[in-house]
Amino acid sequence: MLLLGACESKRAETTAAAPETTPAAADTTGRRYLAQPLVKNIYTADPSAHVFNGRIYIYPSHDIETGMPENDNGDHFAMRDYHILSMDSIGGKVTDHGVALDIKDIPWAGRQLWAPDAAFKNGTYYLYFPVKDKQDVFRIGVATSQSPTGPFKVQPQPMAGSLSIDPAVFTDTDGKTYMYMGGIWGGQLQRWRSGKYDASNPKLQEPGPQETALGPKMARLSNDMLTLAEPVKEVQILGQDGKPFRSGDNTHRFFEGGWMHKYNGKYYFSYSTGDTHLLVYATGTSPYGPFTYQGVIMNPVEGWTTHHSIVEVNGKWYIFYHDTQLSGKTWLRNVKVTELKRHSDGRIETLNP
Ligand code: FUB
Repeated sequence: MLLLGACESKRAETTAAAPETTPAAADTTGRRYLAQPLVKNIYTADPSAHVFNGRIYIYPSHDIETGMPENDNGDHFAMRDYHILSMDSIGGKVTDHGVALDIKDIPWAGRQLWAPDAAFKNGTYYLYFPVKDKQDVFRIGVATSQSPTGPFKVQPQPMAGSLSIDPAVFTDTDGKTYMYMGGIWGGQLQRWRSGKYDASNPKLQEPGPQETALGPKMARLSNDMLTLAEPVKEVQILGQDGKPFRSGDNTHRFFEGGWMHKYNGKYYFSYSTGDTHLLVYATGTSPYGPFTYQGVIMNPVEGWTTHHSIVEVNGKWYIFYHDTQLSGKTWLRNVKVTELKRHSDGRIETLNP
């Protein structure tokens, strides 16, 4: 077995034994989990999974222990680099490809490399990542590589017009690519209500409980994949009654960790409800929305945060997610995968992790 905290040399690859991905695997404490951690040599979270050239690549956050105190701003998530994981099949051996991007190689970065995503277009791999700049404002950056596992070379400035955290990049069947982004509280989305970043005026922060909740933001990407092709727009998420959720409705409203996938011609926007720890989804007929709430994808995992991606592999759909099974600490997470099942009308079955 590989030891947690073992020395990680740059670009050193580590291959872990195939993890359990079948339901109800029990650990040594007798706890039952839907799946087991994909790797144990490092802590990983926020897994964005993609299939590139027939292989599965996972772009996670790389959690580390920094001793930062836990608070609502998420200061305890003080990550400093990314490692990319890959496997040739679900349930197969998982390779950790070592450091793909280090915060010291991002000239404008201050602290906290949070949940990334990736895309492939025009023969190039793109890594999108949120990090606080030197003024402590979350920005989204992009880095490129000729390999899906990096190393990635960062663009000199953050993406103009991007904001907040948790970029999720979706390429539609017509080849157009969109980025969804945002997260409230520590993700700072509430500080952009006026259109400009404002941390000084509390009235510009999270709406009151009876006011409409803040939605995630999105924009189409330019063909170069390095810039936004349009100003960001707010994504509307509506209840079954056709009305937007109120900010106080924290079992339904958007918090962070958006993801988009398309199934049978419908757009599925899924996200975390944050302080109620659910992964939920809403559907629509356009990548721009509006999206109508449909239900819970996953009940709360161990640990405060919940974050996922959904991807099709060889005709079956899978959800990648994280919990804190290995550490018991909210800021030291481990990624997992399990199958996503649907009813015949496309509704997603709720998972108990
Ligand atoms: O990993 C840091 C943050 O925690 C992510 O950006 C959020 O989605 C949450 O998982």
